[in-house]
Amino acid sequence: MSKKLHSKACTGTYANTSIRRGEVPSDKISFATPFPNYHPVDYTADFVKSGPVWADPANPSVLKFNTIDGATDRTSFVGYSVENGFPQNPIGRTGVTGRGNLGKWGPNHAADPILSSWKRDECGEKVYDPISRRPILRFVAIFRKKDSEWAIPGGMCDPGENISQTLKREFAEEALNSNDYPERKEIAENIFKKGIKIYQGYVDDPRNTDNAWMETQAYNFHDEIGKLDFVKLEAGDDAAAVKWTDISSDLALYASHKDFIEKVAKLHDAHW
Ligand code: RP5
Repeated sequence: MSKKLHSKACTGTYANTSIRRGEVPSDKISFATPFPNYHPVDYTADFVKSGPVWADPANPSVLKFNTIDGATDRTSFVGYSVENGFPQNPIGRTGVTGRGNLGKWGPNHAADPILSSWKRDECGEKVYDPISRRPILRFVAIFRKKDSEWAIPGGMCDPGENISQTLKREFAEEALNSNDYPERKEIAENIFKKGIKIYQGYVDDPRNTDNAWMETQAYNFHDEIGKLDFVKLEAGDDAAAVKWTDISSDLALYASHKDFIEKVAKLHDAHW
């Protein structure tokens, strides 16, 4: 795993807090590299400790790791070990132990739906970038309220939910505001019929800790003929805004989302 894919998870302050992560030099990220001066901060948010339904118990010894544990999937796309009873981040040190803002010990599984279509002019013709001479692709992005960052409208898998259900539910909640307009779930059902898996694995998420981290499956649903350009987007749930966003290497997105979008651009031979 390159530094690039494990960088937001081990630098600066911990997500949405003023808690400084213990220092992790780039050559000491791997747990296999000895680092006797490692001093991680132990942090689990109060809202996680208070025991909401989506969170694990404080003591991980009652959990079954690396398997499907009841309704919770504790398997990993990258594999992980359990050290002294605590699951260990498969990529390496983050400067924080505990669960931080995450509910599950070990992998916290998510799904990322990437809806794409071509940028078109008033005549319906594809728009090309003047320098790369490639057509410009767009995707539906949401603005994450808590993080103040643009992102793919992804979200956590609910216990027992399959990936296809999570992809549709999250897009409907965040990009169509289906919480207020439940009938819009039907739109997501129709959009997300045939997708291409773009990525599965670890996410460089600012909430990751040494003992809890994000993993995702990102799927691309591409609308070649622009039939979805007129779907009414409306931000809901954790999203403050939603919009079709031109894809280019200038994008700044939450967690590893820019990497996923780059894969989509390359897949369609679009401008990047
Ligand atoms: C990221 O966090 C994933 O890629 C996914 O987009 C997101 C899920 O977390 P929530 O949106 O539910 O907070 O790591």
